[in-house]
Amino acid sequence: MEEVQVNLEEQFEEKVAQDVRIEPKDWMPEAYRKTLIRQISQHAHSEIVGMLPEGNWITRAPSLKRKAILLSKVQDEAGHGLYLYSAAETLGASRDQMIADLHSGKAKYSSIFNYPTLSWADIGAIGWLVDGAAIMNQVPLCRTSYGPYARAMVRVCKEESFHQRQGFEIMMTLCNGATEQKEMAQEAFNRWWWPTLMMFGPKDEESPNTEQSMRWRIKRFTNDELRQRFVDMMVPQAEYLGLKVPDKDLKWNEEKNGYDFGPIDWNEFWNVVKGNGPCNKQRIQTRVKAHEEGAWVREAALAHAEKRAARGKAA
Ligand code: BYC
Repeated sequence: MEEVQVNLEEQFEEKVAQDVRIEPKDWMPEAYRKTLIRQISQHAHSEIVGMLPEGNWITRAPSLKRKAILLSKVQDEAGHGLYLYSAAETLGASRDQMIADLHSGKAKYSSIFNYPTLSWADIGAIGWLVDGAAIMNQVPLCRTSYGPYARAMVRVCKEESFHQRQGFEIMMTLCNGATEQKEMAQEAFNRWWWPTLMMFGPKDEESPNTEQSMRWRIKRFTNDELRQRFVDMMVPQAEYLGLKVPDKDLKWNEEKNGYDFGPIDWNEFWNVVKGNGPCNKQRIQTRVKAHEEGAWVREAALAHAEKRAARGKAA
């Protein structure tokens, strides 16, 4: 029995080492399954909660065109959440349990969505910065070792790159507009820059999951590696927009061929992750309310499916 287990484990390790995807029915270590359920369900929750700060601006978007674009972006996020919940289900997680864990505060979701959207420029800043960070983090996940997660990421990344362009375009319009519009863009940038850097997770020395997840090729880069790439990508974009990065320590480092940047406020990060950010309570309350109000839709869909199945049997 023990020998069989060793063989299975060896085969699994070999597949991972050779970049052969692990599929739902393949044998996998329990800890690998657990890590994936944790990461994929948190990712799904982030997409769904991420709809809220932006959804808040659908009725206030400055034109019909902007409204239509924002509406479809928010719908895309719902789609991402659904692919990801489905990917987690292939590992044996139950959708009801995942949702219950989100609503009870047991499950985490990205810290970034606990900040408020105070002006229209925030919608530009989120698209540009938050979706930019999402792409930086998620493009490598298209090569993650678990098949259904990797495949879901391909479409998600295509849509995210459209989202980022729409954010950049809003920022561009504001930065080329009146003085007040440019000030709005800078003010939103000042508020979103640091929380966006936190999205990549704690620094590597304080990230308990990175080492193992890198070994299993769930993660392909560490939190700090991706954060550095993000800073290096965004600084020239900010310069192009004529915006000032709100970091007095930001400086090009010739030797490392990247930017040095100032210290991140990790107390703020952990405080938000633990549920004490500016909007945590409001976000969960809104989700719970939407879920309760949607009960009749779930019941009706279930009754419809049962009716169809019964009709199919009778035929
Ligand atoms: N916020 O050991 P670590 C989006 C937690 S969706 C909250 O480094 P890991 C978008 C972490 O879970 C954005 N919690 O963990 C959507 C862990 O706690 P547990 C979401 C965070 O998993 C709509 C603990 O801290 N993206 O962009 O190796 C519209 C220690 O961390 C955060 C994903 O979910 C955080 N920022 O690495 C627009 C991508 N960071 O579980 C945009 C997939 C860390 O041990 N996920 N924690 O209790 C990942 O790539 C990885 O899970 C992370 C963290 C890099 C996020």
